[in-house]
Amino acid sequence: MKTVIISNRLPVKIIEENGHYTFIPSEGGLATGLGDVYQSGNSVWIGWPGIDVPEERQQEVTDKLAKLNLYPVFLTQDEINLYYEGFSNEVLWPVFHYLVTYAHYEQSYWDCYQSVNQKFASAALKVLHKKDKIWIQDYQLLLLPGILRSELPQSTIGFFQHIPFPSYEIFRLIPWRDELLNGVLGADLVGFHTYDDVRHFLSTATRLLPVNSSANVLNSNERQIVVEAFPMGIDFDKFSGLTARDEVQKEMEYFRKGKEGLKLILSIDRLDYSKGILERLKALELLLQLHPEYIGKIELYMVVVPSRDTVPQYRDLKEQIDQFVGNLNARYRSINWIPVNYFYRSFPIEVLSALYSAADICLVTPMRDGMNLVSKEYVASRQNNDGVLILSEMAGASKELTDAVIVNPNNVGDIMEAIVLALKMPLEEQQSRMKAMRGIVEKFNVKHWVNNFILRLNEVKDSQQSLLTK
Ligand code: GDG
Repeated sequence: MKTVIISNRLPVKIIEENGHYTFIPSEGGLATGLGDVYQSGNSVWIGWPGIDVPEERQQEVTDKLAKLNLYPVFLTQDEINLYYEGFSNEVLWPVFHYLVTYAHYEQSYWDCYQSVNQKFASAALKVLHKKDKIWIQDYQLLLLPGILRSELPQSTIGFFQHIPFPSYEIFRLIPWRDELLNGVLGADLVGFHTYDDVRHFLSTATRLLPVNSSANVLNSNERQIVVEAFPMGIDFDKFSGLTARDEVQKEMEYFRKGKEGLKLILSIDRLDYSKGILERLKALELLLQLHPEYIGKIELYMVVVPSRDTVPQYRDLKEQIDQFVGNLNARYRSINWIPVNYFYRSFPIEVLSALYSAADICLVTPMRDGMNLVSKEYVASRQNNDGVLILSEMAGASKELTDAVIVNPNNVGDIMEAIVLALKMPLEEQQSRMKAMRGIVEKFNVKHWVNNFILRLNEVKDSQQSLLTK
């Protein structure tokens, strides 16, 4: 019996040189956590390799990926446009993050979402045996549990959603709401980051479909579906250990050079309207207006990682950020000081680690976030237990990191006050808060998350089978 992981993207970095493809296993959190699972025995990870591969070269790519226990689903450019950028990122992403006016309910997006989920199912059925354990990841594949259930009724299927699940009033706006829910209900175990997501899912399912719930179990057509919270963790040892590495120390000295006495504030996100980047900048502006004593004393390092920049709302957001930073810097900068060091790019993990280590404050203020791993990575990187995390109450992480300074991300004044509090926080208080958070991030790490989900999936299946034999 093997375990089959299925996600939209395969965990690989692709290098294309002179027409040759090289695939390097990704070091992302999910890939690290699931490494032991898909790389063991004849287990496999199924997903899109991340590039448009011409038909005549698909066999070559399949063979190369097989060496890494990966199995590709090839998508055309049209499918990427309609299923991924269209339905996933212009319907599900905004609605699930409560930004309903950003959603485009295009029939062509929905048609393609269905056919691509079907395509993933066909790929999976080529490698699946009826006794295998299947773990499907995230909102791009909501229909897949249902399709696989109808093909392999006895299979063991887990589904985990990495982004929030909205309340019933929001979810029911989607024209294809019943089909999406029915898709997810093909799973035996459905997981979310927080108990609030679980509650929303249970109430949405019972209001829209002929299913009833008792506690966290949904009963539908003689099948039971267990819905539970599994807060995802990070690779604590990796982030904690990185800070001692020579190259990280060098990078850190480089950041700190000439900035003695300055307090550094860090912000790291993908470019996304759910991350509250503009509100964060407004809070900094307010701080410089109301507390001019901090002019020349603090600097914001703001990393915005390019993402989905073909979608109009993301392009608009990028322009707004560019303008805001430009104005703020022009208004407040001096010859040798600038309030915002803005980077629109990604960095190697060593630079990220140096930034986490160098920052006195980490400002994480999403409008909505399933979990938010940046907040946990900052905590793991604080070897000396100093530093202050300012965290949005709308991030799943705020349910665990209760020793952070918690803010409402819509309240710019609240964020500003949190920054002032953090700037003034005595070292002892920083250390007691950080120590408590490090304990949590270390214990509930990504391996714990993976083991917990798989253990629970086994339990759920076993109890279903014992019910059938009674
Ligand atoms: C989704 C959900 C949920 C960022 N900049 C660089 C870089 N990163 C890495 C971070 C972190 C990851 O990207 C971002 O993870 P988040 O959790 O913060 O956000 P999403 O990408 O939106 O993830 C989220 C997550 O899924 C997991 O379930 O927490 O709520 O939206 O790991 O370190 N990595 C490198 N260079 C960068 O410049 N190497």
